[in-house]
Parts: sequence; C-alpha cells; structure tokens
Amino acid sequence: MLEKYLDIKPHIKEAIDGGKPVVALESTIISHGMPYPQNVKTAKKVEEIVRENGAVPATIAILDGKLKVGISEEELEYLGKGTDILKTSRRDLPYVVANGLNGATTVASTMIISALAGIKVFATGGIGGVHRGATETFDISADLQELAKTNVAVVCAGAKSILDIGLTLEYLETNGVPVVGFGTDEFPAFFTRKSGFNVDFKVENEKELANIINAKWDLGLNGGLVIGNPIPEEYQMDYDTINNAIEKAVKEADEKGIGGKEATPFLLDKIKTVTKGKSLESNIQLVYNNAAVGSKLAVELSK
Ligand code: PSU
Ligand code: MN
Repeated sequence: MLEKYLDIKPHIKEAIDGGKPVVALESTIISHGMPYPQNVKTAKKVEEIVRENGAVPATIAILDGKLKVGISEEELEYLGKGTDILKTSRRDLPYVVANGLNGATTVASTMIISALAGIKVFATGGIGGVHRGATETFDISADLQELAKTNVAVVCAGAKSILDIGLTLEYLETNGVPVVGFGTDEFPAFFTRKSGFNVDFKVENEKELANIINAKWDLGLNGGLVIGNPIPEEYQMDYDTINNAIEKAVKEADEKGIGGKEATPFLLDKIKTVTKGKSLESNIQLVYNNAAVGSKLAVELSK
C-alpha cells in the first residue's frame, strides 16, 4: 500500500533496514526558505556534512505526487528553481499527492514522511511556531502539532523572533514536547544564540541526547523532541540589527495583509533584504551546524 506513495532511494532503504544512521532533511528551506542558487549549494553541502559525520542524508520532497526520500541532483536543482513547487504541510499533503504535484516539505510533512520511512532524526534550520499576534490571527504552525504526535527528533537552531518564542515554548509544553538545549540553558533564537527564554533541559553531547530520546520512545511517549542547537558564535548576528530587521519585516507583512502559509517565506525574504544578505549567510551556517549534530545523534541512536 505505502509503496504506491513512498519512493525511498535504495541505498537509504538499505541503511534504514540495517539500522544504520540516517538523517532526514527538509525541502521547504530549499524552495521557499532561500534564494537560488544558494539554496541548491547549501542543500548539497548539508548532505556532504551528514556523510562526513557518519550518517546517510535523506532529503525529502514530493515530486509528481510521490513522497521522495532521497532525491537526485536534477531533482534538487528543480526544487531550487521550479516555480510550481507548493509549500506542503500536513493539510496540503493529500492534495499534492492525489494530483501528482510537486511539493516542498515543511518540518511537519518532513516528519510525517520520515516516520513513514522509519527515519528518527531530522535536521533543519528553524521550526515554525506560534506567530506574533497569534491571539488575533490564530497563526500557529502545524509543525507544533506534528511535534506533539510524530516520533522524530528535530535538530534546529531554535525559533526566529518572527515568532512569539515564549508562546511557542508554552504550546510545546502543553503538548508534551521536550525542548532540549544542546550545550545551552537558553533556547536559541535562530540568528542569535540568545532568546531570553530557557530550555527545559540541557545536554552536553549527542550521547546524553540519545538517552533521553530512547527513554521517551521506550516509554511509549509518542511525539517528537525539539533540540535547540545554537548558531556558532562566529556566525551569529548582532542582536539589535536582526531584531530591527524582524520588526520591519513583521510590520510590512501586517500592512500588506500577508498571512497563512505565505507568512514565513515573506518574512525570511524581507529580513534578508533588510540585512543586505547577512541573514542568509547566518542561516546557511546554522543549518550546517545542525546537520553535524543531527548526524552524530543518529550515529548514537543506531548503537
Ligand atoms: N524557518 C526558517 N526557514 C524555513 C522555515 C522555517 O528559517 O524555510 C519553513 C520550515 O519548513 C517550517 C515552515 O516547517 O517554514 C513553517 O511554515 P508555517 O509557519 O507556514 O507552518
Ligand atoms: Mn502559519
């Protein structure tokens, strides 16, 4: 049944079946999170970093309605350039599949497809969350509900302050999602190491992290975990510069009435323009950093 929908590259299937470390990677970051050609270059380098750290990379996307686990270079190029690639979260998935369309997967849908394929670790940039002003707009990313129920550990650089970080953490707590700081007491804010909010638990290494994840799933506590891995010191942005850029972007989105699934891509692009591209460089570096930690975590989990 699943074979009708799911297309796992043979070498990835073999690794999964053999209990080898595999790391899932998302594609919304490629198609809607970064401009071409940096997006394609970054995605390739991320796969390389995963390999260097002893795991098998599995970039996930939907092509011609097939749930792809692992993509070719041409397919990656297409995801980076194509104009018909739908940002596909949980609610969009049935439509994209049923109609044979192309979709870039968000954190939520990448988790769904990872779980279907049997992949436990997923590395990305940042998760979606509760948007600022959500008390009015109800804009809460489906990523958070997915984390509540799907068994995949997500390594990220925290949540951007285009979101309401405090409310995002409250929402995760309500849904029983552990938020773990990788070498930090503070939940990172994507472009910066600090956010002003604490994580629930701090770990010092991948081994400690693997122990928590194993305990969670051994106990039947379904759902994911958020691992907040701060951007390396040398690549973080100046706190005031980035927050001013975010304020501007959020204000412009408000004025233009941009909401729903367009909100995150719009804000990312604006922030890049306001920071004259500096935010993009930080974004790229933090993804590399998450890919390395995710890979070492996958190696620990496979032991
Ligand atoms: N944050 C980023 N870059 C991204 C995203 C988030 O820095 O590309 C993407 C992820 O795929 C995430 C999605 O799952 O945006 C969240 O979108 P929404 O808020 O519409 O659920
Ligand atoms: Mn939303």
